[in-house]
Amino acid sequence: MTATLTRSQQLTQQELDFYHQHGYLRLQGVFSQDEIAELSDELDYVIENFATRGKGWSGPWRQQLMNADEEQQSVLVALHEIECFAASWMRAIIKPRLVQSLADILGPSVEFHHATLHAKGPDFGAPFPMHQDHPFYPHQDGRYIDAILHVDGADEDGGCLKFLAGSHKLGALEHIREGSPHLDQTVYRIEDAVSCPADPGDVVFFSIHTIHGSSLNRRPRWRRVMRLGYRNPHNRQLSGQGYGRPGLMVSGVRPKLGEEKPDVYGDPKLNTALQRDVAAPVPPAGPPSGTTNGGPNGGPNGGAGAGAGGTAGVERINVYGNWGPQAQPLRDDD
Ligand SMILES: O=C(O)CCC(=O)C(=O)O
Repeated sequence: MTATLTRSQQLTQQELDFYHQHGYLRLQGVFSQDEIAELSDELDYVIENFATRGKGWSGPWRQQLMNADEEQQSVLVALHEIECFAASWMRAIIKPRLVQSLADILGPSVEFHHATLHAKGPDFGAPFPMHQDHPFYPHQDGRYIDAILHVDGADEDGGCLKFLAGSHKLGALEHIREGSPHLDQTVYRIEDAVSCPADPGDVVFFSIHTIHGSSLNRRPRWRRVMRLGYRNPHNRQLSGQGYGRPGLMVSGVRPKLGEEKPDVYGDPKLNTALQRDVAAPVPPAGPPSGTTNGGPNGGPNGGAGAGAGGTAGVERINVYGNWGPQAQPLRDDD
């Protein structure tokens, strides 16, 4: 028996063409002001209690994109899997308008893969070098969309996303592995990228192969966005963030791929890291940590304790999972 879905299309043909031609797409007003107010409140609570604060991604590119003062003061707050912390975010991840838009490009079946917070601090909100997201969670092909849900607006001075239009057609590129994976900033120049300003409630889609980055947030307010990763479930993951962890099906059904069965139960024998974390003393709350202690993609355990009003003595929550060595981040701050 074949499960079929009949749903009306959400995206216009013009929007579909734009995505396929440029590798990104801004969808305006996907979330209402009321929805954003609730997401914002719950996000602030989660940041205060569980997020990791640091200087942002590491690597030699920092000196190229920031002066010495900016480099020292840059701030980024990160967290994985917000849906494990706040119900409003679980509802956001499965919001029908969002999911149908994703299904129009990826579908009909769509699997949620991960959520990662990137909150740039005021005045010195950390920039991102030009890169693809492929090295962080490599997949076999391009049927993977990162959807950036904007809780705050972001314009040119507010550290908005910037894309090299059409670069998704290059496929997966080799990245420089010194620090966080990034491309040669003199070849793939942020000056050549198209800015994609957005308002609260907007969602910006881009392909796992689209080259992108963003500048410092120079505005005197936070720029909080959540990256929600979704894929066509036929597109197999090869390693990296969330590897081996079956995602939630947000549209359609999981295809049966050969004889393999997804490991939804987990393997307690593999779970040594979780046991170690629970047994280990949690470091006390302290001043903002450095580049190597917390970054845009956070540590594997969400890192309670450091900065942003972290809560001392609270057991760290392993939302990253422990699905074997291929699932681990390249570094704690990736
Ligand atoms: O949040 C940003 O400004 C950039 C995010 C980014 O590069 C990413 O999510 O891969």
